[in-house]
Amino acid sequence: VLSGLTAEEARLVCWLASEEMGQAHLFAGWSAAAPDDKRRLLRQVAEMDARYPEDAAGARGLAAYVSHARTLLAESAADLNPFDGYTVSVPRDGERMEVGTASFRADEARGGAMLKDTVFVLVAGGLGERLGFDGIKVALPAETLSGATFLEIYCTALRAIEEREGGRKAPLVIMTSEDTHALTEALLLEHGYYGLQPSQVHLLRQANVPALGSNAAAFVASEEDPFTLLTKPHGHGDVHTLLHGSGLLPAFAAEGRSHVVFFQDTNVLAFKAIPAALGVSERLGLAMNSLAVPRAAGEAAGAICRLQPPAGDGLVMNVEYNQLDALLRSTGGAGDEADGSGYSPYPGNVNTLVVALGPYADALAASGGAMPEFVNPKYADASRSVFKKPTRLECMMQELPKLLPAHATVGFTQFERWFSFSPVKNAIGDAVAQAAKGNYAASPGAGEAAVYEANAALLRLAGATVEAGAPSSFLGLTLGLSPPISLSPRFALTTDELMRRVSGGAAVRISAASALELDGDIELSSLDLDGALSIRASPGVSVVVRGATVRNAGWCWESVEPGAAGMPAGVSIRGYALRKEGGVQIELQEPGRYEVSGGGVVTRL
Ligand code: UGB
Repeated sequence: VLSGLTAEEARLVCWLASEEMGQAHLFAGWSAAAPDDKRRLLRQVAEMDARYPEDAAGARGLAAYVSHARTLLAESAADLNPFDGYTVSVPRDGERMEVGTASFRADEARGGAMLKDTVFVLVAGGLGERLGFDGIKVALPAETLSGATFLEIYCTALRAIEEREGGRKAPLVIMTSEDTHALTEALLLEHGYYGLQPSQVHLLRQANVPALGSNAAAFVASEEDPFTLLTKPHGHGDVHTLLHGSGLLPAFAAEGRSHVVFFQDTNVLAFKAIPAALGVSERLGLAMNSLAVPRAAGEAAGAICRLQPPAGDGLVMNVEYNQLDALLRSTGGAGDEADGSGYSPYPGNVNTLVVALGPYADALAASGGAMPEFVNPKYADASRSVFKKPTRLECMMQELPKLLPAHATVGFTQFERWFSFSPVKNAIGDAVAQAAKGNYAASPGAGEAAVYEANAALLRLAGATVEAGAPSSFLGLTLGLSPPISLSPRFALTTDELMRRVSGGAAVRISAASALELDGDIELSSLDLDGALSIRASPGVSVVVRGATVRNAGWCWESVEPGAAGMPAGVSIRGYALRKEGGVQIELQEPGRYEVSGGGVVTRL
């Protein structure tokens, strides 16, 4: 087995085969194997060993991973209830917001002023497996009217903060994984970091962990290559471990940053809610604040609960959707059911977290940064000893309250769904099935429709008339795509800013057959739109739309085959595309003040 290997490599083999590690099965057939093949597997093991973090007891590397896995797998096989004896209640520290109310506007104004001192952290290590898209999810267009990708919109939001804050740059941390790192880096490079400075962007790569094939924590070789281990991402909780180890937190504190916002790869609407949530964090003095939405009973979103053990301190934390029903029943309740409001009484977690930097950095320093793990094998037998497919240990970023001190205040800010929730997670088959149950479909098309509907609703809130178009149906999914309206974060970062941009209120009318794209410092004073209008204003350009009556044949949605030649897969998987012929398209780059009037005539002021 050891022939052709160096002394160091031989030591690694013996260690893996030891009782402590229990991985001798990996070496069956090695006596006839080429040394280079053996080395491939050993290199992979050595790298994972070096990157698995130290736990609270000081154990590290794959020995710690195997030991954690055996304990957690034994608990899972025994079907232990981790919340035995707990009582569950709705958290008391929190706010349920209605967009546009006086209290919403006050919190948004407070939080808007905090954006310049906020660090943004995107967790983007997940594979789009459920989505049926083989690229990275942040490379998908959030909507196809502007074609802006998720990553582009997040970067544009940071540029918008910088533009209004006289050049103070907000940091962007992106957690990637082995599956997404190279593609994320390439996307940023290809697009010049979407206008950000490369020094503003910090990529932290999470390491995969070995997949586990049995309750004894046996590693699994890949079916294609017996000298490569099957590995999987360790969960979004790695973001805390990596941030702690990166040395970035003290640097951010020294720059005067006060809060860290964690957000998911495809929930682009979260950016509309972040300013008000920051304001709530500040007003209520929250160490951690989870953005939430009203949660339908049984839906695949976690629930923010107050968990009180029989003795000791309670904590406010997300309970994942697959555990909630059993937890509520085991504590004497009726399960995951709706109350009189028609929703679950527990706010639905959208996994966007606002964390106060000081207490956060202190808690990570005290714990060493390792996050609590869990395992969720799908068993193939009643004795819970055979897995349907290999599993792995995972950790979740929303379990941060487990690391915070008992005196830290943890709460939530709940927003209306239309305003803040549009994640893209499902391929078309699952999306159609979810829609049939009356749930949000979470496909790329459903996420896109949610963006247009939110933008239309916000323009209406500003007093504009926006007609609702007839729904369209593509690949069996019915979507409200008309009229498509794309408002970039440089047009409005907050609801308040949007109200000011639409200064004309009722003098702005948009027909159902229209398409409207606005990017930059643009004011809508009076506009009657029945057709397509796109205005893009570079930094230093300001535009007022006054006395404009724009009428043209507009742009229309048409069916396309998924995978159609000549069309990006991120568009064609939706089953439709926007045919952009004609219309008024204005792009202004030369700094100055301009007016758009009449049928789209541009005059320099
Ligand atoms: N992610 C990583 O960066 N690394 C990993 O190892 C894994 C994921 P999913 P899920 O908003 O509806 C979450 O898979 O598991 C990133 C909450 O747990 O999209 O379905 C990944 O790239 C749940 O409570 O999320 O469920 C993505 O950006 C509920 O709020 C993010 O982590 C649900 O989201 C989330 O990964 C929801």
